[in-house]
Amino acid sequence: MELYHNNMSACSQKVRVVLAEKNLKVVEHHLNLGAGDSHQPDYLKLNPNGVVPTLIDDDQVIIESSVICEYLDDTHPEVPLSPEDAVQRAHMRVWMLAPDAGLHGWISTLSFAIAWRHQDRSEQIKLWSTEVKAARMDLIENGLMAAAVKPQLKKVVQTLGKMGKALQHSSWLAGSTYSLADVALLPYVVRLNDMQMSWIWEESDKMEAIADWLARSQERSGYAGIADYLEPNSIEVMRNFGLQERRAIADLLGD
Ligand SMILES: N[C@@H](CCC(=O)N[C@@H](CS)C(=O)NCC(=O)O)C(=O)O
Repeated sequence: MELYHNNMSACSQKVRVVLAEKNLKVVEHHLNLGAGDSHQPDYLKLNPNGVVPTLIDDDQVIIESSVICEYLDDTHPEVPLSPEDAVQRAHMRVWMLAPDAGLHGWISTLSFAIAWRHQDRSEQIKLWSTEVKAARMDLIENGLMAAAVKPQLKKVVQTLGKMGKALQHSSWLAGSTYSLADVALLPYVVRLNDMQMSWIWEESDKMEAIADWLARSQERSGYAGIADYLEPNSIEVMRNFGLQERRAIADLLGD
């Protein structure tokens, strides 16, 4: 198998967590998203959406991270990542919809408003559509004061609230076993944690179960799919500016 991916991309992290959980090795092709690698004509033939990840298995091209995760679980069931119970599987799939239903974009908004605006993105900006550019330039120029931040931050906290509620009743999001539901949410909680935002769940009795869930997820072998690829410079930027913005984030949530 071959995987086209990017070190810090949340969608790639999901797929790498599944690969690591199942101890599967792939030939890796790392794409520099900032340099436009995912928009090169040869890559667009594999993934017309110009995004990572893309998996190649026996000449078959599989795109969309959630679809890739289920494909890997179907083709390598020795280490199952889906509950046996049909109701729990249904719950798992609802959690798996969360990133594409908005969470991915909201976390991207926060990442730009807190951290990425302090990195040189001049090459990447040239690749953005007019619409994406307008939204991201607002984030780059105005940070947390950009119009999109407050409503999207609140949406993120709503999702954390749903996680906290589910985790009050079971060890993992879709029941008593670790599943693709946990894999789907993990990169986003890790990103918030890296931006020093864990106080949001740690200081809330409705969400505090997330702390234990995160710690248990990080102890699993699959976490190597995230930890082994973290870029120190990005981690430092997220940490430093996350700390600096903590009060402003609390103020936005308090309004
Ligand atoms: N729904 C897609 C989203 C993929 C996606 O947005 N990937 C991002 C990185 S996490 C990307 O490649 N962005 C590059 C770009 O938009 O130019 C999936 O889950 O695979």
